[in-house]
Amino acid sequence: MQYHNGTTWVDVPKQARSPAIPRADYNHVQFPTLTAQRFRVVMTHQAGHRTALKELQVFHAGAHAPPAHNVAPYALATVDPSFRSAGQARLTGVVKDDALPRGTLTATWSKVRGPGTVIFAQPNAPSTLATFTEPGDYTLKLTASDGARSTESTVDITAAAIPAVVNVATAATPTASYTSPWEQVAAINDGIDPPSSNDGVNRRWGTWPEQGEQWVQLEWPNPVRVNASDIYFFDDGGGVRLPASWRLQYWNGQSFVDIPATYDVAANQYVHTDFPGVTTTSMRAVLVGETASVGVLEWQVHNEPSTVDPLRLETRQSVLPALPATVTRTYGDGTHVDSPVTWATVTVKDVSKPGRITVYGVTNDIPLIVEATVEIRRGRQGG
Ligand SMILES: [Ca+2]
Ligand SMILES: [Ca+2]
Repeated sequence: MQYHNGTTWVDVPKQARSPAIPRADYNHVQFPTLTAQRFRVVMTHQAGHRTALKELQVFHAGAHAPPAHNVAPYALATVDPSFRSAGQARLTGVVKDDALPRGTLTATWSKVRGPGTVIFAQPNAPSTLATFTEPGDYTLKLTASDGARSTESTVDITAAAIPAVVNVATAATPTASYTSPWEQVAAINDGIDPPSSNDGVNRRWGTWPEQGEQWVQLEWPNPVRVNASDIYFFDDGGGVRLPASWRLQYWNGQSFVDIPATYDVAANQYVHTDFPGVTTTSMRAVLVGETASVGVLEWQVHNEPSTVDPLRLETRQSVLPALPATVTRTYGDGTHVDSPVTWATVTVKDVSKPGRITVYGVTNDIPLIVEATVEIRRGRQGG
C-alpha cells in the first residue's frame, strides 16, 4: 500500500497484513491512521505471470492496528513435468513476500546434492532451465530472501544423460503458409506424441479449406546441423487427409532449397526421413494436398552428433575468468558451427587460490556439455 503525501508516493508505514503473503481473493492490511487523498496498491508480478485486482476498499476502522512484523518469504521449488529434454529440467519456482522490510525479494537456485554440476540458465530467476552434467539423483534448492529473512524449498530430480542426438524442433519457432483459425501451428513442435493421425485430443496444425502446396516452417535462433526428420501427419478422414506428396526444404541463406531424400507417406505413425546433413537456421516441410487439405500433428528434426574441444583458459587469483559467449562445434564431416553457451556460475571465491578449476557450460539449442579448465595464476592484476 502506498499513499501520496502531496509531493510523492510513499509506502504506508507499519502495514500489518493478513495473510502476510499475498493470496487470491481477500487480503486485509491494517495500519496506523493517516490522512491522504490518494492511495494505491503496488504489485510485483510473479515470474512469468501477470496480476489483476478485483476490488479495493479503504476504511477508517477506528481500531488500533496490530504491530507489523516482517514475515519470511514464501518459496516453492517445483519442476515442469511436461518438459521432456533428457539431462535438463524446467524449474518453475514460486517466491512471494509481504514486501517487508524493504520491498525487495530475491530468488536463488543452487544444488544441495547430486553427482554432477548443475548449470542454471538464470540462477536468480524463479523459473529457469537447469542442465545436469552427470546423470543421477539431484536435490535443488530455491532460496527466497527479503534481505532480512529467507526461506528455502527443495525439489528432487532424477536426471538422465544428455543424448548425442536430440529433437531440435522443440527449440524452434513454428510458422506456416496457412493455419485454419481453430487449429494451431504451435502444435507441430510441442513435443506431444499423437495417439493417431485423427487426434481429437491435442492441438493440431491443419490448412482446411486451403488445398494445393502448403508448408510448415521451423526457425532456430542459431544454426543447427541436422540429418533426420520424423513427421506425424494429420488426417481426419474428411477435409484434412494425408499429403499426396511432400518434401523437406532448408534455408541456404538466400532461399529454401529442396532436400533430396525418400519421402514416405503413412497414417498413425511417425514417418522417418534420413537426409544428407545440412547446416541451417530454418527448415520447411512442404505438403501437397491434391483433393484435400493437409496437416501435421508433430514434427521432430534430429541433429548430427557434434563435439566441442575442451577449453583452456587462464586467470589471475580473485579475477573471474573470461568465459567465451560461444564455442565451436565440430561435426563428423568437419563442419564447424558456432553455438552460444551458458556457463555454470563462477564466483570470486572459486578463483581465490592459485590452482586449477573446471567450469562446465552447456550449449544452447542442442545441449552439449562443455568443459573449460581454468588455470588460476598467483597474484592480482599487475602483480
Ligand atoms: Ca518479508
Ligand atoms: Ca504436437
